[in-house]
Formats: sequence, structure tokens, C-alpha cells
Amino acid sequence: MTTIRLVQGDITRQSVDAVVNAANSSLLGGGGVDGAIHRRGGPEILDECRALRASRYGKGLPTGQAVATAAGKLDARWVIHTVGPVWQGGRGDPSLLASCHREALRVADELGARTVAFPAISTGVYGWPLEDAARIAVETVRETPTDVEEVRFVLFDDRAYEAFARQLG
Ligand code: AR6
Repeated sequence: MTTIRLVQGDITRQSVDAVVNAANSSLLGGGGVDGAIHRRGGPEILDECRALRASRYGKGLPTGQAVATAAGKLDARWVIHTVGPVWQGGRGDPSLLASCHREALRVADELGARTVAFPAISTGVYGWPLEDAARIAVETVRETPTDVEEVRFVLFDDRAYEAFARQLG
């Protein structure tokens, strides 16, 4: 049984087994959550990302997939990087956003992670409307069989927190 919790705050301050990163295909960092994770986590995370690019993910991590690295100085054992879809021209592929959540949970199960913090994937730089992203995120977690005991959505601001709270009911 997976419990879904909502927290307003900074995902890099969470104490969990795994932190999910809203990355981009390059796996080499960026702004938003990605920038914050690399800043606080330190160089170990980027070193492992570079190693992934030099091996399994020569062309980058495809949208909707997930892969784990160490978590450096974060209070977590792993970072699970996933690449959300971009909202463009008034649309985006919801199956890819669902896939990010499903794949991150699958990787968490492989690692044995029991507590996992998720940001609101795709709702920042990638422009996905918050209400719709919250619905897809919550529905997907509810529908995905997993050994993860706690999924903690960590929402940066009031608007995101309230959008997720409406979905939880
Ligand atoms: N903790 C929790 N949530 C945060 C934090 C934080 N420290 N910082 C931002 N958010 P984004 P995306 C919220 O842009 O849309 C990067 O450059 C933010 O308010 O981080 O998937 C990557 O490298 C928003 O609600 O991710 C990619 O190029 C949510 O996290 C691209 O951005 C996601 O915003 C990915 O874009």
C-alpha cells in the first residue's frame, strides 16, 4: 500500500531514499529542480550522469524513461533522473508524463527504495499546465503497483501544492 503525501518546499531538503529529478535528455544539468539537485548534491551526481552518457545513454535519456545515480550530499541514497515531456503549441503527450512516474517507481523498486520524493515534473521550464500534470501524476502513482511505501510530492509554491491537493481530494 503506497501512501501519497504532499509537502510544500524544496525537494533538495527532503530526507528520503530516492529523490526524483526533472532532468533533460542530456543528463548534464539545467535549471529548476535539476539545477538545485546538482548544486546541493555536489559533483558525484554529475560524474555518474557523465558515465551514463558514456555508456548506456550515449544519445541521452529518452523522454518518459528513468535512470538512477548516487545522491551525493543530498539526504537520500539515490537520485532517479527522468525526462518529462515538453508542453508545446497547447499540447503534450500525457502518456509520456505518466511514463515518467511509472518508470521512476520501477527504478525505485529495483533499488529497494521505500520513500521517494517527486517534483511536479514538466510543470516548470517544460510548461505543462499544473492541474493536468497533477492529475496525471496522482492517477499514475495510484495505478502503479510498487513496493514504495511513501510517495512524497514536493511542491515548490502554493499554486502547485493546491493543484496536487485537489487531486488527492
Ligand atoms: N524543489 C521542488 N520543486 C521545485 C524546485 C525545488 N528546489 N525548483 C523548482 N521546482 P522544472 P521541468 C518546481 O523547470 O518543467 C531543467 O532545466 C517548479 O516550480 O524544474 O520538468 C531541466 O534540466 C516546477 O513546478 O522541470 C530540464 O531542461 C517543477 O519543480 C527542464 O528544466 C518542475 O520545474 C525540465 O523542466
